[in-house]
Amino acid sequence: MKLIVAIVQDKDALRLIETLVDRGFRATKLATTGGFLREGNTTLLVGTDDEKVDELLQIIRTVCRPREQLVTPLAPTGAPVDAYMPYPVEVLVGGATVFVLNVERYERV
Ligand code: 2BA
Repeated sequence: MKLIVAIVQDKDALRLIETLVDRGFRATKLATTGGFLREGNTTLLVGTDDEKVDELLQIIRTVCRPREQLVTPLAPTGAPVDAYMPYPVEVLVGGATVFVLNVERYERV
């Protein structure tokens, strides 16, 4: 059993969840915020059997698209405002950041 933690862009989240449910996966959606951009993203928790992990990763690859985003980073918390000169930077976000974790025990009670 594995727990897949997948951080995806909000734009891909709905279609990803729909596809996962259609394919028989169970998923939990969390509203999260990226530490760098400090913008909303979506984290999915998906518990599944070891042999279904590759199928799950393939679905994520198919649905989640990398996108370029032009952002003006916020000043770091606590930094003096006059010492911080914000300028836009272009970053490539996604398709998805995925962690695959071993599950010691899984129960539905
Ligand atoms: P953010 O932290 O908001 O990062 C958004 C994008 O900004 C990243 O896309 C990456 O292209 C860039 N970026 C992030 N940190 C950077 C840094 N220190 N210097 C330069 N560029 C940086 P992704 O790599 O696709 O990540 C998308 C989101 O996935 C991240 O949003 C974060 O919420 C999550 N994430 C990515 N790597 C992670 C990790 N190792 N641990 C936990 N969460 C992670």
